[in-house]
Amino acid sequence: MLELKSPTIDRSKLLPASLRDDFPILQQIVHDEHPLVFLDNAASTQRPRQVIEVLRRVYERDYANVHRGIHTLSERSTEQYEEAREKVRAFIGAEKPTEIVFTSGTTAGINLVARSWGDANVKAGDEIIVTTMEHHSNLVPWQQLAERSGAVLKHIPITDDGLLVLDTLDTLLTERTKIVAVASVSNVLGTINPVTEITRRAHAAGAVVLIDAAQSVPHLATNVREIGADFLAFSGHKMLAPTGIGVLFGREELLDAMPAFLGGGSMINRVWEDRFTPAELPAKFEAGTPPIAPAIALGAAIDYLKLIGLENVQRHEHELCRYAYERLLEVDGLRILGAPPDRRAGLVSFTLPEPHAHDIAQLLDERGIAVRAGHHCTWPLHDRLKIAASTRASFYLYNTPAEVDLLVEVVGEIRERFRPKGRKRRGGS
Ligand code: 7TS
Repeated sequence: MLELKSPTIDRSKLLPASLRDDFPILQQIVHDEHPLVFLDNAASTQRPRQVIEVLRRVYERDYANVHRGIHTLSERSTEQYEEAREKVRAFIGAEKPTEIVFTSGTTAGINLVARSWGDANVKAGDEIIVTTMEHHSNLVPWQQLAERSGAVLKHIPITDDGLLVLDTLDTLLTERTKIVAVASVSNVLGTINPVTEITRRAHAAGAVVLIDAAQSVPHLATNVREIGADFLAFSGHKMLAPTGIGVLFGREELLDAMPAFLGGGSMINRVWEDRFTPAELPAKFEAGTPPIAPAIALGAAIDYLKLIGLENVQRHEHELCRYAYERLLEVDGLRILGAPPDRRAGLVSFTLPEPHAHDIAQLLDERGIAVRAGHHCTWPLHDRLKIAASTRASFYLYNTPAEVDLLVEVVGEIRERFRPKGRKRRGGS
């Protein structure tokens, strides 16, 4: 009989576990006796002391509104806010800080493009291309634009293995295609999509490209110029920063030509009773008081990630994810959604014949393990896979192989508990 090698982990690829000391929230016991195992990082990550300290310092010493007050605190806040923009620029390889618009998150960034760029450029009969694996945030805004404009929405399909059927892109792209909007990493399948290739093909057809980078910027080194992205959106809270801050990168030429989206303070150059002229970039797209302290803390999160090295974060997550993938397959009847380990970022979604994903998540929580269950805001993807829901474990730089072992052990116990009576485990032993 074929001897199956049991999965092993290469510890030389992992980050030191001492890094967990930077995350106070991880040092807790839940349900009275279980150390917290936080595997819900694709939904939102935790923050290190270094980021929390910066938030504290801003609120205890430097905080005031930006870009308006001629006083010490406003100058300090403005300087730090703009420094954070510069850190973001360098982190994603953008050419100019004017190409970095602070938003409240990925969703806000994509909606900004769909409203401002979309309403100005997309007309009845034009085409918008997305994929079957998009998060609702990169689908519904395009459905709404199609509804407003009379444009047609098309989807790049996926294989049963959760990879894009890239060959169809060339037939989907026509001279009427205005934009291709695609996730760089799927929040359910973990698939790393070939966004540079997609961008090259879309540009050859005259379309612009928006990358939903919510699940890639926190984990994989990103360079918007190498990708050739026209727009790229991501969220701070998925990369060790606070909620309420996100980034929209847009090529200057495109942002310049786009009409302002939200109207109000800060986004104007001059206002009269009956009209206004817009401010320069990026202020044109930052109406109202922005998330000042969260933006500065995003800069601190980037400092932290750079100190550890994004390539080390990526290697750590990849090793953990491969180990989790192989070990979870030991559980009888467990189905992993999507790509093989070498094509995926650090998350694994799965189903069991019994029980329902929500029950699995609740039973895992009873043992201190936090995962997400449901359709993960990817309803069409779950329809395509013919499942109602899945359970997702998603990793970040502070997770450990021992946490993966516990996850597998408890998932195995759940499987045994819900196995229909009288039925033996497949393959015995
Ligand atoms: N795009 C992708 C690929 C995402 O995974 C998410 C959030 C978003 C967009 C929206 O980001 P937001 O910060 O604007 O909310 N994804 C998830 C998730 O998978 N579980 O909870 C949130």
